[in-house]
Amino acid sequence: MVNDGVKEMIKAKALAHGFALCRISSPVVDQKHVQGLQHWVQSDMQADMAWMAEEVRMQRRMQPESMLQDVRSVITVAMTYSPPAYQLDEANEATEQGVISAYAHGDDYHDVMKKRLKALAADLDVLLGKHDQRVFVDTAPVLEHALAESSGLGWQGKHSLTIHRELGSWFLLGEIFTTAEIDADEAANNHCGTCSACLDVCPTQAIVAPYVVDARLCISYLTIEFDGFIPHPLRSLMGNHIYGCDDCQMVCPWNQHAAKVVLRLQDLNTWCDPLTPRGENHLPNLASLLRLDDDGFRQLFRKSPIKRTKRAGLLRNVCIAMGNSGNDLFVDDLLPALTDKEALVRGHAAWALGRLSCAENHQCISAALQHQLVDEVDVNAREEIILTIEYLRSKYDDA
Ligand code: B12
Ligand code: SF4
Ligand code: SF4
Repeated sequence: MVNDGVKEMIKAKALAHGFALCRISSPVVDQKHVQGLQHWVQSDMQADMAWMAEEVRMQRRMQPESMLQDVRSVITVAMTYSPPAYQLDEANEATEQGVISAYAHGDDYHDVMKKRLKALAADLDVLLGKHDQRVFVDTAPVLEHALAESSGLGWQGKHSLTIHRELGSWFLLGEIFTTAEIDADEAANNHCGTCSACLDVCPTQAIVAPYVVDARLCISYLTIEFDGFIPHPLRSLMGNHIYGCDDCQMVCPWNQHAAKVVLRLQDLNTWCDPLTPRGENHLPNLASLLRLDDDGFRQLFRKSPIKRTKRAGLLRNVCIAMGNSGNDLFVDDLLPALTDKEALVRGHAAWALGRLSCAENHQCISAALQHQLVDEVDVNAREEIILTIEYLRSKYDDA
């Protein structure tokens, strides 16, 4: 068993490598999490994220010891990122702009975190002697919240994210599994109390019960992970979110004070640089994004997590945000998008045009839709165009 002095040295090394928090647990998740995961998957809340429901991966999540032979301890770390530099009301009212979730304002954290974890693991080889170890960030079948909670790093809030008393939830998680036996830290207590602010604010009511997020409804899933045509009833609830969503975190009382603490920490340490927000992702202009071609998209988001949606996914989200803006000046931007090379963009542009139609522009929109319908070969885009034409017909009597 590793003694307390060495344990403190591990934590000091973690801080030196750019992690704000570091705690240790045994490789076990408790029954509450096992049952929570099973219920979630049985209810199909993983949506199209099939890897979340695969039996082998389910077993691995429930039994962390299956991830590394003879694993004895899990070192969980947190890497902070800058909280949104705007209030929720301000973001909602910025209808000409899109909102990108704060973790995605800088470089892709997966790359940054992995490098730092590997550097920390190399230090552990020296500190603890040679042991088997594996590093994990996000994509592995690991129940990161459950391990974070049992290590005392933070508790799982009702929005399902891990919260620390001082840093709130503005951080990302990573782990080192090791065969070294390190004394576990004390588990965290839950401090949500009677609060329900996150459940109340969620635009799509995706937090279907405390601690349970139905991904099928979550804007983060819809805008980042889902690559298809977004269900109609959800589009109008998505506001101007174009990549991820922070609403449930922005209202959390534990994040009000945390924003200042995180920013102060980052001022003190230059190691936060790679995740530092880039100006262009701060409430970007929707019209400029809709004009991006493949090269422009690649260049702008080369190092950013936003590349995950590909151009088609991001522009689909931009069309929805425009449709929700109530700003009919966007009609001029959306009309050319009806002939975009991506069916996903063409279809959502048609929907957005319907939403922005008014007495002055409906004839022009109807004519453009009719014209596009002649050439449209994609079955989903066709359906969107037909639906919008019918909508305009019923609303304005358009021929
Ligand atoms: C799949 C996934 C998603 C999905 C599904 C979200 C979800 N809640 O499951 C989608 C795409 C929607 C998503 C969105 C986001 N994600 Co995500 N996501 C993950 C991922 C890969 C797996 C999560 C998982 O296992 N889900 C399965 C379900 C069953 O787990 P669960 O929701 O935690 O449910 C548990 C509770 O219900 C618990 N439980 C049951 N009963 C009870 C009772 C009590 C009292 C308690 C406390 C718990 C409890 O049991 C369940 C199992 O543990 C993790 C990384 C990882 N490997 O863990 C990142 C992760 C959770 N995501 C992260 C982030 C940042 C986000 C977003 C904030 C991104 C954004 N800004 O848009 C949003 C937040 C949305 C939200 N409110 O959850 C971070 C969270 C960091 C933090 N501070 O907590 C993680 C840890 C990635 C990382 N490595 O940092 N995500
Ligand atoms: S991320 Fe947004 S949509 Fe998802 S649960 Fe939180 S508030 Fe709801
Ligand atoms: S908003 Fe309230 S209920 Fe939701 S996670 Fe924060 S403290 Fe818990």
